[in-house]
Amino acid sequence: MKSLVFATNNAHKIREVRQILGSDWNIQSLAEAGISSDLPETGTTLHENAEEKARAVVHLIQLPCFAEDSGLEVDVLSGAPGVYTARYAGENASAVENNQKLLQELCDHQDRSARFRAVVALWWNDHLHFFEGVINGTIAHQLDGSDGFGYDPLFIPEGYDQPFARLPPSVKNSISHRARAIEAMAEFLKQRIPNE
Ligand code: ITT
Repeated sequence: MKSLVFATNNAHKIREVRQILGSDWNIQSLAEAGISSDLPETGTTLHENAEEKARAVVHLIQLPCFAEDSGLEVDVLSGAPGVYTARYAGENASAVENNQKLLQELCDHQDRSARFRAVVALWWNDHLHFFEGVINGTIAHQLDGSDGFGYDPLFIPEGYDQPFARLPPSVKNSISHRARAIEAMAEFLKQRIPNE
């Protein structure tokens, strides 16, 4: 089976990527690859952070691997929280604190349009390759649902009337920013790996 290491410490991302890619791929977590260190994230763009995380892991294992950096961009907040999405309410903020901060920032705004963006950096044949995925949507007025992670209780994808946290994971994982970026990566790899 084809194997790739996913350079993330976010167990939700691993679960989603395994569902997106299906049984053709063996996606190894950092722990399964024998890595326990924190990943650096000092960039000012999603691309920079994805690259930094991928390079940190390649340096340790010298195997094909990929990292992903993602963020929520809210139009009336000029694209914030963007690259700081995970730390919106502070360095060690919980998802609930981040969601509350977002609701607070938007409380006077009617325009709730936003998008999730994911950038994947794949280390393959001694080069980095980038893939991007975007999903448009709106920010709800209150938290709803318990599936998923992060801002899923607030993000209502375009074409739906419920947030990701209320939709079946199979729906999220067929339309999300992450699904789109990961599918682009899978298509790239399909062209380069001969059928077994
Ligand atoms: P790694 O860096 O270890 O991969 P992380 O959680 O720190 O994990 P990011 O730096 O990419 O990941 O932060 C992205 C944040 O954006 C994430 O923590 C969530 O708060 C939010 N986010 C990204 N994708 C999301 C999704 O599908 N649903 C809800 N929130 C999401």
